[in-house]
Amino acid sequence: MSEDLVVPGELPADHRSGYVSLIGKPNTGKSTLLNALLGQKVAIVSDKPQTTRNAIIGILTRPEAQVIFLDTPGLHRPMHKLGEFMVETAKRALRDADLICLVVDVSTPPDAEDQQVIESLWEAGEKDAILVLNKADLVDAQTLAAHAVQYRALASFAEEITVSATRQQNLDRLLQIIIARLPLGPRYYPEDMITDQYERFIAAELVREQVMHRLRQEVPYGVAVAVDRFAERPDGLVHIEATIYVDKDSHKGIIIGRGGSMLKQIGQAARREIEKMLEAKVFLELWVKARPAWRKSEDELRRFGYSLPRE
Ligand SMILES: Nc1nc2c(ncn2[C@@H]2O[C@H](COP(=O)(O)OP(=O)(O)OP(=O)(O)O)[C@@H](O)[C@H]2O)c(=O)[nH]1
Ligand SMILES: [Mg+2]
Repeated sequence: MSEDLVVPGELPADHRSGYVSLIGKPNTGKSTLLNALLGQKVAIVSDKPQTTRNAIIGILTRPEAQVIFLDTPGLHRPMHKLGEFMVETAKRALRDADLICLVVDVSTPPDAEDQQVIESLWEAGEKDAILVLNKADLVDAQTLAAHAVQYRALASFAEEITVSATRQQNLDRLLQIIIARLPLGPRYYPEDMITDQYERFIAAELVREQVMHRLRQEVPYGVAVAVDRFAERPDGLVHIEATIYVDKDSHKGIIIGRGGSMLKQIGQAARREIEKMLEAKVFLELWVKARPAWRKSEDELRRFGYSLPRE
């Protein structure tokens, strides 16, 4: 831990810190919420379930507290080894958390998937959980109240709060509630550190995000992106080469599109996002390759960084 990076005298005696895991079924807005809380994009977002694949750390440092958020893949019934990795990643984040934020989509009533998430909560043992009723902007007050009753009945929550991650409503209040429930503790990370992810990884994710946005059905789920080259030139331009891997040969053409038009769109949009993150001009070159059935192979998953540290 990096406690020694902080001058002890700077922190108030009641300084709090800890790990807060954002947990929920796919697509409830966990990553949107993380980005909104941090005021910076560290996790990719899409309207399709199962967007997040790794645990993403987001660090929020305030004078009185340091909150280390863990955005996690949505809990679901895995269909292949990649899904198993995702679910295990979320379960470990549950286990390692000081506090849990169960993020639900309050615009719809709870379903079997939410129930499954609650079961995972129980498996993680006795932990404080805050019920975060997200997407409040999508429903009228009456429907919201009716759904809230049903979510509340799923488990016994330490606190409950209604928010809108996209409209940034009630997030300060959520943060207050979180901080009040964290244990006393030091800063674990330097105050200017927002995430522990490498820029190289985020760049790969930003390419995958555009694939998620632009392609339908099973194609985006079989996509993994690897950055092969990430080099800053003396004039400040960042040259990035990345490969988009698909898990069926027939998906290659779909990603490339007619006359290369789809790949061009993906590249342009991803480049803009990467430029925002790096605050630098970027030259992005994309390649497309097939790695049939990679989601089912332990070795292939490891190659793409989808492997858990040994315990
Ligand atoms: N209207 C509305 N939409 C939201 C809100 N929060 C998230 N969304 C949308 O919900 C969709 C899913 O958001 P994500 O943040 O990717 O959800 P997630 O829980 O991280 O999803 P997984 O990573 O797949 O588990 C996106 O289209 C978001 O724009 C909200 O407060 N209001
Ligand atoms: Mg997510």
